[in-house]
Amino acid sequence: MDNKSRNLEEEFQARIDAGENIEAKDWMPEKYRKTHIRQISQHAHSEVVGMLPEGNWITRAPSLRRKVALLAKVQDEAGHGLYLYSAAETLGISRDELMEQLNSGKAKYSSIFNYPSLTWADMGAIGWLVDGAAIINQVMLTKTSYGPYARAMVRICKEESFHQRQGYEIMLTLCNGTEAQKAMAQDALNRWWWPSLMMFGPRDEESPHTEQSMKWKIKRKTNDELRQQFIDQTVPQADLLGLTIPDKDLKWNDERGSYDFGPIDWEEFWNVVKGNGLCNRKRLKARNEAWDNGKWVRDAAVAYAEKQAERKVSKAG
Ligand code: FAQ
Repeated sequence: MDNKSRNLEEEFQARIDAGENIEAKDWMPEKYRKTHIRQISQHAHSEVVGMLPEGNWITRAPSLRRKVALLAKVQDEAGHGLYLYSAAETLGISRDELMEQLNSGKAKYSSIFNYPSLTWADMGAIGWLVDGAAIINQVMLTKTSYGPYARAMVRICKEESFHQRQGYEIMLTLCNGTEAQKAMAQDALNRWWWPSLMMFGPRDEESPHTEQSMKWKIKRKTNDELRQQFIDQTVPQADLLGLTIPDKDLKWNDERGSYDFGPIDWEEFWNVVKGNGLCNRKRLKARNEAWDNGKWVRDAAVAYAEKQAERKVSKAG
């Protein structure tokens, strides 16, 4: 590295250490830019693919009220995808490139969305657990060092907290219902608990990106810290529902002031991340079909923009 680049890097790190936000036009190390494109686009893809397990239940929601809330939630997720794709574009990658990476299977998205949504109670469990986990991760990201990402996260977090509450309220209703309804809620918790813990990513010692991302304040907390925070917050919520967390090793540890928990099946996690989960193929197929079926909308939008530009030119002339 020559002296000029070394100075730039030192100045950059000093700005981060001083708590300044980095903006799109500021100088940044290439690796900082690439890390953000990776993380923000994975996040955007997760929001968009994350619409699918819930989309599966919109037509079968048990009442109009439930249907309206679920529709609004799924629409919010599309919106989150859009803010995040826009934030990624500020780093010099196009929307088309991002979509190509998702549709071809090159890009990652959150492992959690490769699990099937089998019953209505899964809508409760997804809101309560998956959005609950997402909020813990995303509140941290409102303080991330890249300005456009941090600002997108502020709005996203507000909406996520509504999502979490609508999920918890579904669980509460089921748990106060018939025995069969409560059993359905327990079954959903059993299936979504461990995948929700996996959402936070690999253990710190197996996470290649954490150290550098902490230094650049992209991450403010490690994967394990956030996972523990989620467990400590969620166990009392399960108690309130009268449900049992499916972990026989779960136990309050007075000394640590936290819950101890059982081993996570990391083989299952990596298997899903590598594309071999229950729904990976189905999810990619759905995204590719949506892309192909949406071509006429993209073409019409481009044609309209061209027409408007032509009109402007002829008026100016
Ligand atoms: N799934 O070194 P680390 C939501 C990959 S939004 C798949 O720890 P990093 C809202 C990781 O990419 C949910 N892959 O990586 C909603 C890396 O691979 P790479 C999404 C995972 O980036 C709710 C490798 O493992 N949220 O749910 C996963 O420092 C309901 C090594 O990992 C975000 O994306 C995983 N779970 O930390 C929507 C938040 N975990 O890229 C609909 C932003 C790790 O080298 C319905 N992202 N990997 O090939 C982050 O905070 C971070 O990227 C982490 C991972 C924490 C996810």
